[in-house]
Amino acid sequence: MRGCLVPGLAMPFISFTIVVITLMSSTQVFGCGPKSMRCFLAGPSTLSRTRRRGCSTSASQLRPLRAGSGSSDDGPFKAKREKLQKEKDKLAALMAKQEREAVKKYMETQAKKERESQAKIRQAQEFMAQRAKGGGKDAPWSKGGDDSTQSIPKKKARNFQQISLTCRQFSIDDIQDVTFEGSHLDDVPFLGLPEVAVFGRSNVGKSSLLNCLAGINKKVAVVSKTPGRTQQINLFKVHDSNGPVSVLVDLPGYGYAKLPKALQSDIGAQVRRYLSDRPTLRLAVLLMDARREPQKSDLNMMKYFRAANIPLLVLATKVDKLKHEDIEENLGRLHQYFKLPVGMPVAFSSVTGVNKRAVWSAIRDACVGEYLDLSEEAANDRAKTEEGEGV
Ligand SMILES: Nc1nc2c(ncn2[C@@H]2O[C@H](COP(=O)(O)OP(=O)(O)OP(=O)(O)O)[C@@H](O)[C@H]2O)c(=O)[nH]1
Ligand SMILES: [Mg+2]
Repeated sequence: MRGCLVPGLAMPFISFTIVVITLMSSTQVFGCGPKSMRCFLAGPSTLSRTRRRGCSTSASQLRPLRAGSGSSDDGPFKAKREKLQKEKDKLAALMAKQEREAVKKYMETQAKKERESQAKIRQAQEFMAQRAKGGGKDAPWSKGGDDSTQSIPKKKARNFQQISLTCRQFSIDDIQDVTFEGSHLDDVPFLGLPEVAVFGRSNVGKSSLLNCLAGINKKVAVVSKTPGRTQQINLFKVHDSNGPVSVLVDLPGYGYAKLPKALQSDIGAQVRRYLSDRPTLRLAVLLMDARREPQKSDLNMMKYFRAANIPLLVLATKVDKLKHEDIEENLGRLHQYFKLPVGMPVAFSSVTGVNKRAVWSAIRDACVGEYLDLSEEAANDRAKTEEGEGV
């Protein structure tokens, strides 16, 4: 009985051992080690946890690629991960370098632009100062207020004198037409004629002045009750019976607080750019509302014109809205505050046209005389002269 029992138990034990050994060897063959075997024996939840830690290929690939972060289980992927990490670092360094270079280039371009614009401002100021000192003809009202004229080196100024020409005479009674020549944000073209530009705060009546000068019922400039209407630089040509004689410039108004800040500073920059590159500007007409208190922004404009030696005509507009006795009082206040010469500001109304003729004669007086010839021929002549002198 005993002899039968032992062989009887030995057989199932031997078969169980064979099955276990076979299973263990088959799992080795398929790539998961004894660990998987332990998982298999311990049940499905332990298996999935173990996979997440190292058995599963896809899980190991999804983990962040960081050198030295892999466990001892992901040995076959460590080298690959390190290689990828190196490439990633290389790429990041390259991008940082490119960004640094782009920033440097941008800064250099900005600095160059700034230098060029400063040089243009100096040139314009030299030209204006030379004209006021030398043969140039200035309107009598250009000498008002404090004298902040800058001193100009003689050598530079001489070049400007050589290139100036004479504008032909024209009569106010012979003015035939004022025509619109275009709107510009920047790079305002030179039309080869002396220019008169109209400045002033928003809504003060600049565009209305141009329409009034153009003639009754002639609307060349856009007028509006909404301040900030004119947002570009508009050019108009004045013609007499023999052709064009000068250019009138309608500028956007400054100082309107309700415009977005960005737009306000854009307009300011636009006006400054125009002024910095305008050797043909013969007269600045500055408008202020006769009903308002003197404004700091107008004072700043005036200081600029005086420093740059740009002849200035100041008009107090909308006098039709004031009682006769108030006109004198208000204009007296403006005269004192801005330290203007006798007779300024000139009372003006685009509704009644009062003093329209005085404005025209100021324009004519400022334009007739010398101005810069911008034709290609003149530019070539200038270049030849400079070459000859070794400038
Ligand atoms: N009563 C009266 N109204 C005027 C006079 N001049 C202008 N206006 C009015 O004032 C408002 C503004 O006139 P604009 O000529 O557009 O003023 P602007 O200075 O060109 O204004 P911006 O283009 O915004 O800088 C309009 O409603 C005009 O009709 C004037 O002399 N008398
Ligand atoms: Mg306007």
